[in-house]
Amino acid sequence: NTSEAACAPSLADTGRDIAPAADSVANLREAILRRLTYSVGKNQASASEYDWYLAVVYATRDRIVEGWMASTNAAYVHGPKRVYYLSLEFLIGRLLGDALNNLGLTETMRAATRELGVDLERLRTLEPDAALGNGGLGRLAACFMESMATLSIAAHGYGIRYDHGLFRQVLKDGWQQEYPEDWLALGNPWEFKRPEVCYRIGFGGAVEALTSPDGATRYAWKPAEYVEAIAYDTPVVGWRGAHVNTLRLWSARACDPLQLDVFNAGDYVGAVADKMRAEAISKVLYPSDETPAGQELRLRQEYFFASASLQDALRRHLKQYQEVRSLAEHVAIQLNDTHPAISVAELMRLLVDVHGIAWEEAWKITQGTISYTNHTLLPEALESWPVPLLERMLPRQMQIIYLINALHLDSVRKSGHTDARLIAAVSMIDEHAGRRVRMGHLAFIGSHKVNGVSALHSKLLKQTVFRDLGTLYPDRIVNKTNGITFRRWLFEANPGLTRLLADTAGEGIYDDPMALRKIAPYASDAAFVGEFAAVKRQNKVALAKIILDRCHVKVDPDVLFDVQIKRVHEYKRQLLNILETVALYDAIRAQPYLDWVPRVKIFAGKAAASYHHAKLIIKLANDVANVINNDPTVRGMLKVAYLPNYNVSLAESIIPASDLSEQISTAGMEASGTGNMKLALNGALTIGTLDGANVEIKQHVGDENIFIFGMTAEQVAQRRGRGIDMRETIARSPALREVLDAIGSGVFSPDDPGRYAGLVDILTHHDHFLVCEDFDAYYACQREVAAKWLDRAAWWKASILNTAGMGWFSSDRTIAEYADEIWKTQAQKKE
Ligand code: B1N
Repeated sequence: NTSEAACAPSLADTGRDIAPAADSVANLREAILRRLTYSVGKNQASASEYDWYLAVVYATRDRIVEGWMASTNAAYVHGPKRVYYLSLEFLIGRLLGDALNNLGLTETMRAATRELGVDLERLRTLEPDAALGNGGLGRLAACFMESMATLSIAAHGYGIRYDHGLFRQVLKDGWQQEYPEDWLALGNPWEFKRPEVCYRIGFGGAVEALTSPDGATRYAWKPAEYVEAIAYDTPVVGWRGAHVNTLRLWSARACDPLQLDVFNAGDYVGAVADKMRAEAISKVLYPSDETPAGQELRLRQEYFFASASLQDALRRHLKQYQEVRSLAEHVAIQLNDTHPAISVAELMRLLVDVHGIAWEEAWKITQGTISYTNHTLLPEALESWPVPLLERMLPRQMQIIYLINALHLDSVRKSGHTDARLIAAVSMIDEHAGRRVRMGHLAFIGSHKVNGVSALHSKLLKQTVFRDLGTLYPDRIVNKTNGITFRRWLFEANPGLTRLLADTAGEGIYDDPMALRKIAPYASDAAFVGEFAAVKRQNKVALAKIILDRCHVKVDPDVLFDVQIKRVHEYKRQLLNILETVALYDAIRAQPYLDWVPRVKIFAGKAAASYHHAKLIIKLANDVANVINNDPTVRGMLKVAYLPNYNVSLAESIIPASDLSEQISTAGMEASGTGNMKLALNGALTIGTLDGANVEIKQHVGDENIFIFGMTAEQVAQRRGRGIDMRETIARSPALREVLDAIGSGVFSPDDPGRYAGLVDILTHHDHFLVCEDFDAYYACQREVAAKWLDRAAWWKASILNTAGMGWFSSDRTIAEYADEIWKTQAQKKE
């Protein structure tokens, strides 16, 4: 159906380059053909679609490279402060649409490929998602890279080039199965391998103390084993192509790839055993999200990329300034959570042991250079490593950690604090459960600034995780509310809406997201509302097609699309949504003749492979979907769809088609959320708790345009204080009782009636996430949503005011704040 295909969210023809000059089309066409011939090695007659895709990427990349070199040179000539963003995750997704859009070449490319008889939209879908991240934390790093390029900050992203990104999720009879992801199977045309950029990374061994003639002792680490880190560079082009930065990802390579004598003796596997062990480091992304990986290999990954990145940053600094003492003046290193926190000890080692800087000066440099972002308060997600493991794997770094801690505790005592509880609480060593190094404490103490990712989260950070450290260093904790890049999440994902917004508010919206406010006066303008609604409907038609293809569920594009898309975790409370779905199902069946608001509940998200309870929740959603979708009594009123394998590309299709955004975490547990921002920007109304950035979204879109329900973070703490047995709560709610009875007794799992008995038992007696306590408020709030939906004018007004009010959540704003207040570097938007 061509009309539907035309409606699908497509590459952004946002009006900026709608009529490409004929000569530029011809140039691009010739460039593609040259690349097809000389880089892909094919002629037009024999080229496959994938060959065309490669040629198009190469032709696009060629247009980035000159700007890239110019930006790189400018950083050496003008010497702006450099920012190094260290992250174990970069969830970047596809790059072709992003690059073309930022270069302003989308329409030119569309015309050029059309002349060659290939369809740009098709080619775009051949690109595998680069899924080098789990969820929000990794996606934030990707948005930040794009915003730093847009703001012409001389930034480098550093991470790991995993051979296999986040697993592919298949739903088999509703159960999640994990399959390896293979994004590099056909190569990666965006990256440049730099085999000459190679650092040796040590592990194990011992520390030697050397006394020099002047009596001073120096320490030298003699590792037992080395692995090489090889750089792969991907250019990151900012909006309007003004500036290009580098994402440098490290791949592990064995120093000694083959033991020839062993091979010749016939032991072919033994001959490559060392190589396998070394290269395992960059083999696969850990699929944990907010749960500790707890594996030795994870620590090897963390140290591997931290050390390679610091060595690279120091080499660049030395090349530019010939000495390391001025590092903090010229360099800012941002740690994305504690995963790179070993950097504090490693930078000290490099400065003191390798560059011969005195300890005190090295410490000033380290603290002046490093800052740290915390992304979670969940106790189980706060990283700590056993002391014996660190002593064995990184003996010199462990010595340095001990010394940092001793000096830190000395200064605490000197400032008059002698209370044993406080000393134990601020120590980098946790003595409770075996001796462990608290990586959050290491990152805190080694940083000049520590930030949370929403106003509420930063406040709670000061009250909980860093209560004592925060009192000792009252100026250290600051807030930087997350943001998202509008280039991907509005211009590219929703070109129809973007065009309408630009036509109405002016082209200024492309460069100044706050200009979106100018559409507010049209929120009740019948003509504008009509066009706004038409765009949403087109996007819903396209999503309905995807749902039919992938879930075999037929949904009517005119019903309310109620969407919860995110990692599956108990604190995010997909269960609350499923329980409400069942309650609604019961209510409709009891009175099918009432005027129900037809809706489809759309879910997508992966559970960590080892998180059995989360996988059971996915199964429940699918079991409930099966019963509801096949029940003729609720036909036309309620459907449920669980879209498999949620990733960045799928998000780009779902978000522009959403009416209602589910942000229903237990208050105090979601540090920020960023999906909440993407959905509201695209005109979805939020139903949510006062958690994370929801609080600030409410302030920006207006109290009347968001549905807030449930306990506040304070009330959650109080309620837990009274115990988490919910029998009384359940007894007070007939609807909840009926739902739990049905699920627990096997109404949705006739093939295995006891499947959910344990789950219902936990909700009843040990409801840590307070699903039961918030149930009635959530159910009532959903009825308010339905009432608003029936008042079409009121609904569209609220939807438009969401889009109009979300400008502040641009990651350009977030990055400008980091630049001003943490990095002390200049952000400037070139226009
Ligand atoms: O970081 C996002 C926030 O918007 C989310 O609220 C927050 O949940 C997320 C260990 C994490 N926090 N912690 C992680 C990821 C992987 C891992 O191995 C922890 N992810 C978040 C961006 O600020």
